[in-house]
Amino acid sequence: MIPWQERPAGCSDILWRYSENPVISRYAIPSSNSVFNSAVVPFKDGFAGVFRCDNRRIQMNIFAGRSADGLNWEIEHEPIRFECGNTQMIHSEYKYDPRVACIDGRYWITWCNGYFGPTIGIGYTDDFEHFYQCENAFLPYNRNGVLFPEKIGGRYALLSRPSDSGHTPFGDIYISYSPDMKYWGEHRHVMGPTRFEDSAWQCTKIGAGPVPIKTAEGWLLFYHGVITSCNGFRYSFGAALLDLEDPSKVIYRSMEYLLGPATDYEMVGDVPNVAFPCAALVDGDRICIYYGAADTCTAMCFGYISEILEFLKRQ
Ligand code: BMA
Repeated sequence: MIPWQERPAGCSDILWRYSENPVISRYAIPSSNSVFNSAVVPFKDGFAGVFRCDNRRIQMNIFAGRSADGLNWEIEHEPIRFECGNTQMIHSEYKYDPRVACIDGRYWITWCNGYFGPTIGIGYTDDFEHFYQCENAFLPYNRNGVLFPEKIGGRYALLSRPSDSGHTPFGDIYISYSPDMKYWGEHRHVMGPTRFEDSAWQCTKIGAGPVPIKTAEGWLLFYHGVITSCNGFRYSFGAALLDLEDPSKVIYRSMEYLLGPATDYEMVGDVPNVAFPCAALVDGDRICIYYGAADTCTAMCFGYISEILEFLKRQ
């Protein structure tokens, strides 16, 4: 059973928020300044996750956690200690914004890895106790690496967002393929920011969010979109449907956002006006999305996949 609440009476939004948000508070572990932009997956009888916790020096790292119900989380007090994966041990100055994809029974973690600038780190675990770090997927600079949950045409597939070394004022989503999780190529453009006059919430940059969800009609991808306002970046999120066999082909894409910063915990925090989704749990037609709120805490929202697909078709 994934976390779930019915749509509140009188609400007509496609996605509605968990009434007890934030589901994970900024001080969830003794060392944390903030716990946000984090990923969860079904694991054994419950759930496991990889959490972005910034400590009180504001050092960014990723921590493992477990939960029976997806709501009450026990997060380790020490960051994940990786052993060698498919290469020698890789230098890592910081780690943030993890995603977790279960592929053929193994849990693959991608994150933004500090390697002379941000790039895509990759690791895996089978038990959420032992973790192995693999080659970075790319040269710096890149962020928002998100794996597909199965091989496509016999190869692993990874979305990413080439960037710069700072707070990147641009950004398109690309897809790359690998036979072995080590060498990545056949890079193809998936989608870029929109024109300001068409859909301004996503006109500065976009980036993949949770691991794409397979539906009969295509891969359902939630992604964040950014507008540059006089107060800086504002992060909302929408969705797109990608072709099952060739996910570089976009079938539908949201012009309206699905969720934009509107509550206190999304609008007030270390970085105001941020809703940044990194994981989704699915149970039939029901979906529960975990998103970072204001770079401070972790929130959840709910929806029906069928309604999201209908929404995309209307766009
Ligand atoms: C991005 C990343 C995210 C963060 C977002 C909003 O560049 O650093 O971790 O949530 O900015 O500050």
